[in-house]
Amino acid sequence: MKKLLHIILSIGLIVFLSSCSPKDSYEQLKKTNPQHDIYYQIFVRSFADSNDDGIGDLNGITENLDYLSDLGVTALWLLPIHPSPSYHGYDVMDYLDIHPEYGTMDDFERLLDAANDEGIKIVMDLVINHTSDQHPWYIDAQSSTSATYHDYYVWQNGNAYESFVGGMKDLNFENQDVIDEVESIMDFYLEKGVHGFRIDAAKHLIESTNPTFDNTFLLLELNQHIKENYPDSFIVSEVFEYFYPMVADYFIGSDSAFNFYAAQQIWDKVGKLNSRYLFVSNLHKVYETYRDINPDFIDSPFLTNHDLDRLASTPGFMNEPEKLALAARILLTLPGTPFIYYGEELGMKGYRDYSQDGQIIPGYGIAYDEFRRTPFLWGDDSKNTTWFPDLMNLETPTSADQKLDETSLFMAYKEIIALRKDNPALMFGNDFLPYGDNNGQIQGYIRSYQDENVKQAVIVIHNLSSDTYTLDIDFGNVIFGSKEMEAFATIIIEIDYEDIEVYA
Ligand SMILES: [Ca+2]
Ligand SMILES: [Ca+2]
Repeated sequence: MKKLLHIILSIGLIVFLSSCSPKDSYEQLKKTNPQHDIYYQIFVRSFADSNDDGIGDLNGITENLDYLSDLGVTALWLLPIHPSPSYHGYDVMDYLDIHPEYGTMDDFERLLDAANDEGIKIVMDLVINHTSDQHPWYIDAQSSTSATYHDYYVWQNGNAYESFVGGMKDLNFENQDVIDEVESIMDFYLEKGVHGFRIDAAKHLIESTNPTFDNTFLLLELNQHIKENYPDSFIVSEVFEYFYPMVADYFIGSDSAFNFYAAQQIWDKVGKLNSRYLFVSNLHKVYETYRDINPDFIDSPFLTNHDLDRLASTPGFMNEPEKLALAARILLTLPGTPFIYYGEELGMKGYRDYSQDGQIIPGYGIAYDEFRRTPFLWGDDSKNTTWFPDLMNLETPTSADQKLDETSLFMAYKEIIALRKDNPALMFGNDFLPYGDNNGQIQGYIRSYQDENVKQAVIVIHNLSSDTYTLDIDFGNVIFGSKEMEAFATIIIEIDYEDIEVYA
């Protein structure tokens, strides 16, 4: 009888332990870590066209959420969707309306609902450093120094200040009315179900002698405002800055900030293979700097974005499919909320030629950053956008092609995204320790996660070389890759949480 009881208890214990296995816990852990997501950055104009006018639109995203679910992303960052005189939308004419080429507010609400049904959140671009010179506030403001909205803008010698040239007029955040306007815009969209905001041009917000201090405390004020009613909401700041100590201060007011330094490290160490032995220790330094400012920092790593050349057009990555896949595996195994720029999962090409002051494109006009923002390659004329004639991706395999090819970059992205979601150390962990046996060829790091119910540790090791490498280890459980590492391969090994210090 005693033996039977022992067996029953043992089975019970096994069932209990397996029910707590890290791999089963994604949905549960997601609830306790609501800000941890895998983002996909969409330029709406280029993503998917629903009504055959050649311009991407909100319904195009709604109709193609299955593509994003299949890829495995859990959140979207939409570039500006408001009325604007420019093709890119970073000069807003009305924050409370939708660009007519992109659809209507009803379309946006339908997208939010449909995305919510798929478990996909939406973060909006909040462009508040400046408005368009066609915004009604500015039209009034410039009419007279005594106009109602005159103090909404920053004036220098009678002219409205522009951080960025081209009719983008800087808002005046010394004026509490402007802060109140921004807070009501944020409330408007949070009420509709938006998860949060990407703060455009965060380091330009306030013109002062100590802008970093002033900007981060402005962001803190905005963030505290939205957290009152939406405690899980998310603010990620764009501090376009490779000098990471300056970015670190923004973790006071923001939940997250883009890691331009880490992107640069990937271009340099993985692309150009420069000083590879420093790769992981450099990343570790950034995370420790951020941790000092805010122990709960959430990093936002990325490989490229709409302001940068695409990775497949970056030196060291051109015609190097193994390196593009390695960069994806690095991005998706770093702490925080990785951001994937649309089309990177296909290896789309695109770069701005700075040797020319704009290029004349027949049938379009003069183009600058458009080359980095070209139509997504569906391989399906019913979805493809055609607003810009893209000559750089005539040979790039489309998403339709790549879904059928097990060796495609799309499949590599899909595989590592799924692995991240299956492993709390990768998806939710914030710890990052250099692997103890790093050298000039292999660079690894230990990622871990612990709460009351779950703990997990993994070692991620990348071969930053075109030579094979045999990893001489006899510990842990290989959950990805192989100890016989091919050129630019990755191996991920699960270890006992208690052994982290042994391998650090
Ligand atoms: Ca359209
Ligand atoms: Ca400003």
